[in-house]
Amino acid sequence: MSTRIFGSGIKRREDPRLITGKAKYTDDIKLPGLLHMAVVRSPHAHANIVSIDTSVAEAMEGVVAVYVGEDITLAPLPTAWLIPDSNLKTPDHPALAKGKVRHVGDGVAIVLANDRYLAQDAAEAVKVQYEVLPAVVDPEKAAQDGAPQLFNDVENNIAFRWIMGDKAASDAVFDSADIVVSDTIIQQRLLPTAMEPRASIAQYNSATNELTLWVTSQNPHIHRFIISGITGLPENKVRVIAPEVGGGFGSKIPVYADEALVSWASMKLNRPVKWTETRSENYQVTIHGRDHVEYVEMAANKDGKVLGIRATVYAGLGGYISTAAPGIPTFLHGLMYCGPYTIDNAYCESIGVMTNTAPTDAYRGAGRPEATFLIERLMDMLAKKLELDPVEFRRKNLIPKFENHTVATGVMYDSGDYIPALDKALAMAGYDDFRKEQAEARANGKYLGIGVTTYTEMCGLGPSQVAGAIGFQGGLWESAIIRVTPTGKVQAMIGSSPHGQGSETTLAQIIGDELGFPVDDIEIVHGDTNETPMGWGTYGSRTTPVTGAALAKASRKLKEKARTLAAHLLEAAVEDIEYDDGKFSVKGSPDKFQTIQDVTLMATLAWNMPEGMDPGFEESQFYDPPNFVFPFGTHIAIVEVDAETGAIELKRYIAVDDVGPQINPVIVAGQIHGGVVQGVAQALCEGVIYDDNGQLLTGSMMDYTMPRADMFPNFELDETVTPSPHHPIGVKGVGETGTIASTPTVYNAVLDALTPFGIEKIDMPFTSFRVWDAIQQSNNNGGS
Ligand code: MCN
Repeated sequence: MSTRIFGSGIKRREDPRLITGKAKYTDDIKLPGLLHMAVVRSPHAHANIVSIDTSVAEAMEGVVAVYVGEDITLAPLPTAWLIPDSNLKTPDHPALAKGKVRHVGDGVAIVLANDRYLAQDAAEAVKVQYEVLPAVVDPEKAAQDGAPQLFNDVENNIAFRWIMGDKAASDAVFDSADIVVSDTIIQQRLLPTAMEPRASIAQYNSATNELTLWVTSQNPHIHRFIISGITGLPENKVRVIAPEVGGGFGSKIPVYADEALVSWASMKLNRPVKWTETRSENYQVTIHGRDHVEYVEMAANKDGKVLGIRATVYAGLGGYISTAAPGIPTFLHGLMYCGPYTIDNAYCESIGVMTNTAPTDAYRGAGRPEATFLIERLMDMLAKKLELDPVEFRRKNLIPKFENHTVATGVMYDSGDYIPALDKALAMAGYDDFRKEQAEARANGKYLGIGVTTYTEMCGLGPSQVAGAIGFQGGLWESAIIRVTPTGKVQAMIGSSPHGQGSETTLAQIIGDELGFPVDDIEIVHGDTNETPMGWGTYGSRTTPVTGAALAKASRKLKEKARTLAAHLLEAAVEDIEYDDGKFSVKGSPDKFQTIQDVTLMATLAWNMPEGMDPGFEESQFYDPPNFVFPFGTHIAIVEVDAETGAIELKRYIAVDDVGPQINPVIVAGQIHGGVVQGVAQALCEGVIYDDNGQLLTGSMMDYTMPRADMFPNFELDETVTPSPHHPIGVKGVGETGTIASTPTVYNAVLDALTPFGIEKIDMPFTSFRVWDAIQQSNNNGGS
């Protein structure tokens, strides 16, 4: 028997070019006659534009053109997730502001010049006179009467109000419950901070009316049809290429004004145009994540059975509604309110509110981390009130092992077996001994805490029918073409667009495993709309669940063709053909064989084919998944809080995740590491701060605290394996699990450590000052 390449932790083939600096990113592309674009950005969060004087900038040598909002003939940027039954407003989002700016960084003019620095200097020479208006940055305050209004036709700045569940039924559950706990949770804004900032280059060819756009995109095919819609060019005249993309974490899903503007300027001036954002621009105008003010409640009976969960969420959308923004605090959030628990009643009112801030959109986990956080917070609060151990309380309420189970939000989970993952994680953490250790430590003035999260999440976004029903203006299938060359080398063209996940390695492992070609002979081609079949993109941890399934199915079709051809060449019946380790042989005669390369060569030459078989060795496959996939697991954090300084040390982090079979355990571990770091960072250090005037105070890496390696212990990971019943190879997604589970895990651990002080709440992030201050304010700052 051959050793399977599926499940093997081979090294990421992407890494040599990435870590030696040889990879080519958008900004590395240089074209003859290139113009550079700089954007004149508003220093005010909310202001009327009184006048713009471009004369000085235009007169500068090397400046080719300066344009303001009124010059631009692009259609507004669209919102692509139109939440039904929510009274959704989608106010115009012009590529450059006209008459009014709505957040710091809003573009008011563009300068095109022969050199990047000159373009920037000229942008600074554009004189804009503003009439400054009062601003509002807090989503709850923005929704109140009398708050500054961003748009005349968006009353009280409320862009939508989405209701999930039945209010009367929820009231009945909460009114009759023995115990109700409630909290106000601030899900602070976060900056996605991909290592590569956004960039785009457009090259228009007036001879053919074709536009090529190189852009930092997670979904080039979506970029193509939106850019086509905005510019008016037919879709088949637009080619979008996402070269190497240095991370996105959701921030490279949307189509941004800058990308539309380089396209327009290139068409207008008939020269290639490039724009690359600075880190400050990245923080001002690239989407932010989270930004919820949540009023949350959970009800239980006195025996510890959870009866209901509900929340009112004010979700900050920013100054404009970004491409997928309305879907995040609604469907991707509320539908997960049951988590892994048997909760029979769930209700959510989510109010999308426009504020004078950068737009928000999908950031790693998108809606699901916020849901998991509030569930896990409330679970800990209820356990405390019921005087139950938080783990036993969770265990009591976990959904027993299942396949295809529908929860109260109406979502059908594909599969789950939660207890083994919980038990494994508890054993790894030594949970039973921890409380003793904690008590001893406390007696010595050391404050240890433990947080345990049991979670499930919804990823592998699809099927398309659901996308339609929930107002997503696109499909959620994927497609792939597997092509084998005469010399037996494989190219697999995919519509999705990996940008750091290692999928060039893992997707090759799927094909290698199914088809028997050596994995090094398999190339994954992605990121160019002219070279790849249609796909909806890489987000929602869907590439493996959806594209992976398309590749597995295409491989299986090719294997059957190869088997039939091999039988013909070996002069045997198809039923008698065995296939192992890349060789077809006749049962009982292992020495008589045809390799997969022999067979595919013959398919290409077509000299000797079975009757009726078409030549060539290529297959395409569209795949629309029947359901989402639902990975799950248990995460445990152990922390120590220094009561003198408020500093927190994350001492241990244990994660047992079930993502179905792991294609590549090393890559899965890497995804969990990165995800956990991002989630822990929300609990401990990250947070966007706007002042009341809408000025971004965390506008650089000097002010916005990114997590650093020295904050983390070695992660202790393990797995359980519960395949998805509807997926051809059973896999579930892993790209977001770490982020989803880790924030409440660390939050709950810190509050557990602070129990002796009677502290029940601190807003995230847990800066040393906040923790120290809470200890000072507590009734018991002696901590005994
Ligand atoms: N994988 C595996 N076995 C499984 C499941 C996944 O080996 N059972 C592997 C995959 O084949 C792939 C990786 O794990 O190499 C992640 O796969 P998947 O869960 O399908 O997620 P996607 O490829 O769709 O990536 C999107 C996901 C999301 S939504 C965000 S946000 C995120 C993330 O991936 N952004 C990232 N991880 C990131 N990693 C990097 N380096 N950069 C980002 O921007």
